[in-house]
Amino acid sequence: MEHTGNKTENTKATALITAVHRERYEILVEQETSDTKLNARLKTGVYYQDKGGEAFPTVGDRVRIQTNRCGDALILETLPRTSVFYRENPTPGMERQAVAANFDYVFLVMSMNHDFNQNRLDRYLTAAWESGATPVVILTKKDLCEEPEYYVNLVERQAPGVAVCAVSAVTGEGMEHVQRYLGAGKTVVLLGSSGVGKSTFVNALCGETVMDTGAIREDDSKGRHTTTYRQMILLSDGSRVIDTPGMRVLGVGDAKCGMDTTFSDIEELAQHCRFRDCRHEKETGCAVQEAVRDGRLPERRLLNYKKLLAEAAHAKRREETARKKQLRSVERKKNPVRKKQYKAE
Ligand SMILES: Nc1nc2c(ncn2[C@@H]2O[C@H](COP(=O)(O)OP(=O)(O)OP(=O)(O)O)[C@@H](O)[C@H]2O)c(=O)[nH]1
Ligand SMILES: [Zn+2]
Repeated sequence: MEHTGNKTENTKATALITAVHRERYEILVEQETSDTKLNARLKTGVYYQDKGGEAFPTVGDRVRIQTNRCGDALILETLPRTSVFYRENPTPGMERQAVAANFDYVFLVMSMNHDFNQNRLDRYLTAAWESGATPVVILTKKDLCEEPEYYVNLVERQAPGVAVCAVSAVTGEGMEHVQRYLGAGKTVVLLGSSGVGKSTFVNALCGETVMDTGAIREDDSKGRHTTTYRQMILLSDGSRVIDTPGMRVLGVGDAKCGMDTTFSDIEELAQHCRFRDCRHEKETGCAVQEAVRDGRLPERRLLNYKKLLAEAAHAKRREETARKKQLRSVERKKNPVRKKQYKAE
């Protein structure tokens, strides 16, 4: 679509991104009478981008669009997000990418069997708190588990105050407890490793099969990397479920805030260490090590804390370098003539 700047030809509106493909977006234009589904494109010369690559729209984003009389939609700008998940950019040196936005709850899906892993739960909790949304732990395969209370207690001790639902997507047991997080206008995103039952769970929420069991992938033009197809599932009660296969391998990113909340017990103990910059190794007067010695803090938890902290510091350094690089490149690509024309409307 040519950008004419003629008001009678082009209409502006806001829309919701419901799926991201390699070169197009599926959007929902919310209107008073009914919502309209459209395909939209993004042209980097027109798209308003002051934050570098991470501001490119993703599933769940609200965007400002412009449509012409033929119904072609062009994305002009991504509106501020209330919550967001990022993933590392597959291209080295490039900024992280947003993979889901504007969700209310993060469902941390884990199965109640030998796959259950406390370190993984810490990682998910950190990412969830960092995203700006509220985590809810969904423990699956209740019908196969002899002692679901064991897992529920474990989670409640590890994540005080976080809601836990034990469910069977096969028998429907416990699914009613999940309903309070759904409803018109609510959006949830699922986090969980392969095989824990995410697709089965989503199908049970929908009451029909909307998800295959395998991740959906599209090859890119080079056929070397795979890009991930991200989508939002609209439930009949008006709630939305975001499934993004890319998030199954989530890093914690620069997760200072998420770490503070997930490991508030360690942060609290650290207040009592003799040295303010205590690394909780062999320093004298380390209150954290003391808690490990007398059994108040599991050593596993401290080791995982240090591991995630190191990962977060590394991610932060990498992100800062990439951001500077990308901002320089955006500056170079800016077309002042085009920009002026768009602003003048
Ligand atoms: N008995 C029982 N089996 C379940 C339940 N939920 C999932 N399963 C089974 O567990 C297997 C994996 O379930 P999926 O829903 O494909 O798991 P997923 O997390 O979506 O896996 P990926 O698509 O690989 O990410 C399937 O064989 C399901 O039938 C449950 O609540 N009870
Ligand atoms: Zn210490």
